[in-house]
Amino acid sequence: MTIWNKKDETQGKKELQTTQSSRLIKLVNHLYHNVAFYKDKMDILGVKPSDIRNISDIRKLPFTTKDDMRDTYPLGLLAVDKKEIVEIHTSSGTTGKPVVDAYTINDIDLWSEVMARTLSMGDVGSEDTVQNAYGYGLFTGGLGVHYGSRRIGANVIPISGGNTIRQLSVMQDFKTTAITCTPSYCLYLAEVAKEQGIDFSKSSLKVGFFGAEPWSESMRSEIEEKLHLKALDIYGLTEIIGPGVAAECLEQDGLHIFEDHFYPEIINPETGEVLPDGEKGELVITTLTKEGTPILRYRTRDITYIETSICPCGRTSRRMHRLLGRTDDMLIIRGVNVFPSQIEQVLFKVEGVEPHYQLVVERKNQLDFLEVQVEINESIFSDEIKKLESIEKKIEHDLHTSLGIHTKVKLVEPKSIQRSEGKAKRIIDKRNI
Ligand code: DLL
Repeated sequence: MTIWNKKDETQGKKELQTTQSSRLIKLVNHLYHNVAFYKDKMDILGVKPSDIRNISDIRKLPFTTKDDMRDTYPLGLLAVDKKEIVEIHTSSGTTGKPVVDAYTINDIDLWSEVMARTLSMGDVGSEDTVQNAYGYGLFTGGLGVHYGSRRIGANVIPISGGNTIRQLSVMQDFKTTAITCTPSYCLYLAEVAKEQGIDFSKSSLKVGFFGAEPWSESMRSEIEEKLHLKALDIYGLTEIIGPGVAAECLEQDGLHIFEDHFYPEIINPETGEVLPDGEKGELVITTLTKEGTPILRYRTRDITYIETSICPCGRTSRRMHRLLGRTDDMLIIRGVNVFPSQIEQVLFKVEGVEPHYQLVVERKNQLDFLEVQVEINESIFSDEIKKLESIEKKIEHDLHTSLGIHTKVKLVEPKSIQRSEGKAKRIIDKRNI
């Protein structure tokens, strides 16, 4: 098993904390004197750069929120002269103004480094061919994987998202060994491959890096079974750098956070209180070494916890559990908190049900109703109505046992739920609240 940067990825806790402390002190000094937004925030809290003497002082610093990023759009958080910027990425901005990440040449170097570490987690090296089906463009997925592949000297195929038939022929012609795309798109690839009579047990694929959207352990098993590869989870976000914040190694037991560059904290989302490792809450990240748009204590809205066990792979960085949900995609159905991933876990255990689903929430007479629309496969679809009804009832029962709420389950025809080339849209909330 290869560790890309043995020195930094296996360093002891003390050494790491010393590095984190000096990086934080330097960052805070720079931000206070160069970014008006952070000076104002720190002044309001009455914190001076000299109050930050080591990494544990991070708690004294202000949070940055998504709204802050939108209010400062486009370049209000820039911490260097504009001429130092060599590349810009933004989020899609579907729910408001997009968030911006502006990179200096050193930031691109850092991104290449953390993505090289990521790909090495799956033992990808210079012998490998990486089929990069994350979208190229403003989205960070495409270029992030691209820079990492270049750094390790792999052969990267910049195919981008979509064009599924072509993806499959490229995969066979160039003997792709590693695939990178969203987990939902990967399952769509598997579906089309089956229609084309492609047998993955004979393919050259050995590993896939899936992320950018929520997925579950059951979805991992489904992908691994269908594509005959090891499916690894990769995490990141535009505000921080894109992919390359954390990634799973072949142990598949939590994502190693590259915490020498991205310092993680878990907080109680209601109170902002910092929680100890092992406790579930909102992930907050500080970029310790970024130059273009560094961020202090960014509230990701992603929910997870820090694993407390040591990983046998040899890397010493702390690991986060795969994401459990987002504070903003948590559905509150009649007062009960429900995450799409919990529903997914239940659905995938039912025979005949396909990994394609959508959640529709409505409010009727002041009451919330959740309809779970899920596809069934061809063989079940041709069964008699009675059988279909009994499957619906079974899923409703299992969802009730697992979530404590009543739902309406609707089995829908094979291939009727829209497929996505990028992030899948799972929730349709019609409540207008
Ligand atoms: O999705 C960056 C990325 C690209 C990550 C390729 C992994 C692979 P954004 O578009 O800014 O950036 O979306 C970030 O997506 O806050 C999470 O809610 C979600 N997300 C990212 N990775 C995962 C994952 C990219 N592995 C937002 N599991 C984040 C679950 C994920 N959700």
